[in-house]
Amino acid sequence: MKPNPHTVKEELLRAYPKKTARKRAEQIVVNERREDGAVPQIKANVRTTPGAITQRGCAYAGCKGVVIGPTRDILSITHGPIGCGFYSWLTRRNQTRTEGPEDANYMTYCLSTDMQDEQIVFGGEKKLRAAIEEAYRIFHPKAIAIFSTCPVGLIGDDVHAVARDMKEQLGINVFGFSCEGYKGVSQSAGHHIANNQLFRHVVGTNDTPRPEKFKINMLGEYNIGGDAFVIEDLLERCGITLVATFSGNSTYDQFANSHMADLNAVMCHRSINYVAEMMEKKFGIPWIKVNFVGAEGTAKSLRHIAQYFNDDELTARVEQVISEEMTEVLKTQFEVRERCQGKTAMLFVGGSRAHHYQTLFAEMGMKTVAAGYEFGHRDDYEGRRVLPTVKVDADSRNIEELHVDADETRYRPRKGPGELVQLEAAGMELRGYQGMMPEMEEGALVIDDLYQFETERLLDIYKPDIFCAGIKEKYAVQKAGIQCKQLHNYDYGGPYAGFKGAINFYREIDRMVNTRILSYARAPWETKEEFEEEAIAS
Ligand code: CFM
Repeated sequence: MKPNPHTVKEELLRAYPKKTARKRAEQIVVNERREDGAVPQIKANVRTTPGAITQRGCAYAGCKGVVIGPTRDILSITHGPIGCGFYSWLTRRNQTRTEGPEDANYMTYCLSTDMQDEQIVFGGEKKLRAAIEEAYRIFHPKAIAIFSTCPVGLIGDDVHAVARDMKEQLGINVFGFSCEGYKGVSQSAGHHIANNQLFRHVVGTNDTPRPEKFKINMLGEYNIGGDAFVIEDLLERCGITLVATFSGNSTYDQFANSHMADLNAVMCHRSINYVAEMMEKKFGIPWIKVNFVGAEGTAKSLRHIAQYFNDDELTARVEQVISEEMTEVLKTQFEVRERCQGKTAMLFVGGSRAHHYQTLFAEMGMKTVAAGYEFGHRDDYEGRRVLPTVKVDADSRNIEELHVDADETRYRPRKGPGELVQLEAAGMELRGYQGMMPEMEEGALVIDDLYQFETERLLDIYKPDIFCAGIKEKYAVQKAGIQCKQLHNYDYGGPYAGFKGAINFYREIDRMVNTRILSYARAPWETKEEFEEEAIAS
């Protein structure tokens, strides 16, 4: 029988003290549209209740790990004790491919200032300077980025002053990030901090014009499991030039020159919408939301890009590529649907994938019964239309908001006001994101910042065929006898983007939800007698 989501919500809340229950009640929402079609309001981007086991990470992870980390030739130095650097080393499966063997690729290195007691007591700037000098001597990079861990903020090291000095001394770009782990309520703060510094120190520093006709940037695509490679190939076949990707498979020079593009296509709205907004204000580049997860989303995104450039030849090429790819996609969809139709999924991950991957499941005939973000904001759930009503609390106010004006010489609106109106009239949404909830089923549960206790109750009540989360949740889910797909790093699988990725995903999920392996595995306490006998015998 289908669980009643309202009863489930009540049951989850019943376990909490009054104050916690009140707060959680606003973060656990049944997706029921109002008469005017609007989705319910959800509370998001607020502190996790102390004591609860959250899925969230920290600002350092969002800045160093997520946004800057995938760029292969910016040399990253973690200023802090060694642990933060070591545990953020190559764990995200953001792949990269140099043009030739002689090109710089620093992604396999793990550089840290390895702060000790002495630096915590007397300050770490001297050691940071020495680390930058040493790194420069060894690698001669184009740019060095310094990432602050928690103690840096606590003892007051000025990484920005050090960066300024070293920039002058070495003659390369050196910039720092005040992305101490405790900033904000989740890694989302780190995204914003990364966006600000990228924009301030790198974007727009190389004015070399680009001769190509259809030039875009991909924003918020991080090449997990090779996703960006698939998208790069698609764009190339369509005749669309990719100036820069923020930041999967990217280079420093791409960012520096990215203001030469004529459109920003935003994949992950949460992590990079700030750069999109700032580039439009400063340089006049419009942005649209795209989604290259799912065959339908991929086709739609390519069509929107073509529509933006309004060129018959481009449109024809895009249609050609879509039709070439769709034959195999539809064949596989048909095959897996037979076995997957009606099966259920839950997705609790990040700030965009809990939305994007629902479309892949839908293409397989599967239903998403519950979903939520770890650190999404209200706009990621309800759409950007709610932005003017979002309350800015103390935690968000602590994150710098850059003031950006149109560049005096380089601001160039890519489309006239008439053209923009025309595009919107033709169904294209400029600088818009509808969010996750309007695309979810009526009656689905939406839970922000899912707590571990709730995970276990949901598994028990719904017994979904598959639960999508990350490495921290994975084994608890599997121990409950339920399949877990990691949607952060793809469990060593992927790519899942584009048409080829969709086929990979269909096959992988089909295999997982139709295997009987977990039904053969029994926990010792389920077979009490055998277990006791064995214990006595040993
Ligand atoms: Fe954007 Fe991401 Fe995500 Fe994200 Fe992430 Fe990630 Fe993610 Mo893990 S940038 S919000 S901070 S799509 S690392 S590639 S999978 S939580 S849903």
